[in-house]
Amino acid sequence: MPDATLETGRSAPRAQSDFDVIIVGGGLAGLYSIYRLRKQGLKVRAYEAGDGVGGTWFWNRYPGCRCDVESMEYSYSFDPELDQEWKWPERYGTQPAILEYIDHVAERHDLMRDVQLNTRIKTAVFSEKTQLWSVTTEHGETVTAPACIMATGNLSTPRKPDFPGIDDFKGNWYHTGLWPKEGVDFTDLRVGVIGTGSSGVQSIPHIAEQAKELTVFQRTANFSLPARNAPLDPVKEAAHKAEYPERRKAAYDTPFGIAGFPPPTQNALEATEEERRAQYEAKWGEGGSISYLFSYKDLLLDEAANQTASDFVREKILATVKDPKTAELLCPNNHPIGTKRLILDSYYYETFNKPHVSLVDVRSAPIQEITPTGLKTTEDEYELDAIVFATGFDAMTGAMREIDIHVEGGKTLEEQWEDGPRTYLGIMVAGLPNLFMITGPQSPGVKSQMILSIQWHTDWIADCLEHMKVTGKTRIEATEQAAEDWVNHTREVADSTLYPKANSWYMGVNIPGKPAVFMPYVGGVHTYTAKCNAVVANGYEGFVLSGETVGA
Ligand code: N01
Repeated sequence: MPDATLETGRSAPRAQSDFDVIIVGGGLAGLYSIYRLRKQGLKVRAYEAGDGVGGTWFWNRYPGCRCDVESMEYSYSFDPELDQEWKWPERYGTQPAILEYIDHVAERHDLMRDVQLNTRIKTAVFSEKTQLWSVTTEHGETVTAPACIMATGNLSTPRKPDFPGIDDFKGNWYHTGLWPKEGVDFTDLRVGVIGTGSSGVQSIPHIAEQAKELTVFQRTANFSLPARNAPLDPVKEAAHKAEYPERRKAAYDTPFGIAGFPPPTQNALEATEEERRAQYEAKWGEGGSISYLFSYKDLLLDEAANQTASDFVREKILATVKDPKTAELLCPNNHPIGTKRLILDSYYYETFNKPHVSLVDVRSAPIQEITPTGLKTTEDEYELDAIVFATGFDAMTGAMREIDIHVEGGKTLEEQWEDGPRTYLGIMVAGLPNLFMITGPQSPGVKSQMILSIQWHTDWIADCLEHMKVTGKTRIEATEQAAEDWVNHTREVADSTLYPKANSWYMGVNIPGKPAVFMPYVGGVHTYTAKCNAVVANGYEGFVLSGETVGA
């Protein structure tokens, strides 16, 4: 392929380094990076803050934590033998089952020898003089490499509660995203759960099983569909395994990176009311969010179409929850279905029929403070022995913004992203040479089967590094123009959908002070991967490659 955009100018020859690539994070992305880069002979080291690998699946140990993508899809595809050998117990994997799988992959491929656990990265600084990234840990250790991969995750910075009084609370409090390894026993306790996103909705039925009293503090009602989880059907499992290679390949040609869901062909309002009802009913019975959103072509594009799908779920909630006031409060009313992450639950709405479970609306009466014995809203006071914050994450940019990333003498990444993230393809940031992101903002990551996107990005980065080696380049960076165009394109794509109509973590608005910018690329995995392939075919269009090999 021609290197149409390669710069002929030279940067300084590179100094010796500790590693070829430093990887920040030991989750699914960090682990696959080790595997992939090692295969091409690179010396790598991954740094992981936790005392084990697994990232999101390491930290989110709250009761009921389960993936909303089916087990047979939600796994790596690089080891076809493992695909055949591994036995997933249920349709949707629990957190322990997924962590067991990740630990197994790490062991099977001997990945742990390149992971340094218990090590949070504080700074990553690029020197124009040495052409190296110097990465410093919280313990003060500094290592160098010409390239750095941020495998820092999208939902890895739990949003710490900022309510006044929390330090004086006499009971224990927990965040779903930082759940104690040893678990929590809520038996005989009066428990309060704040937050009704996926984490709240998944944990509430489980906490209700143990707690003496459970009070759920809801600011925004969310749409949730029944997961219809069950032990994995052996016939379906065998059929899936027989087609694994084809399905894995086909997944890249789908919007969400998951094969097996034929795209809809009709708009919602082209169907009669009866047909629509039958369609939604069938999908409701089937379980799964993609299936439901794939009922019609325009559910995420047209408000009137979306209304039909939203109304159907609201009717189900009203029919399930016996207390009319609670049922009404649980009905989402401020965003179209699917514009916030559509939740899959197991008996969430039914939980509110239990006599010891109650729902409090903290939109009309916000939480004011945590008291020593519970919490106070602007209207009432609640006595609690334990509080669970299911209050979400500083999503997509939080983990990277926490690290001081900059080129010597230049602006930090946090400063560069003051008005929202700016990336090229969600892979690189203009002005930060040789610093790659896996499923960064403005990529489809969180709107896809994450592991597929993780592998796609890692493979893309690995191929890019190989290309640089073969062509004698040492430095790659995205151009300002390419980033500008990509950010604009991402926004235009989002604006052509209903997504920006919700105050979601996709928009960053759950974090006070974070700019309201829609962050994921929602044009679909199939469109995105085609774009990335075209960029490569056009000689890494939008990137500048330069430099010379050491000693050249
Ligand atoms: O976080 P969230 P999450 N007072 O941000 C509320 C993935 N995930 O951890 O909507 C009162 O969705 C907040 O209210 P509001 C999945 O992608 C996947 O639940 O801001 N309430 C909201 O209800 C998911 O989308 C899985 O008005 C406050 C909640 O806290 C993403 O992670 C499982 C508040 C936060 O919901 C995040 O989910 C779990 C306040 N001051 C997570 N501040 C699966 O695979 C916040 N809230 C299934």
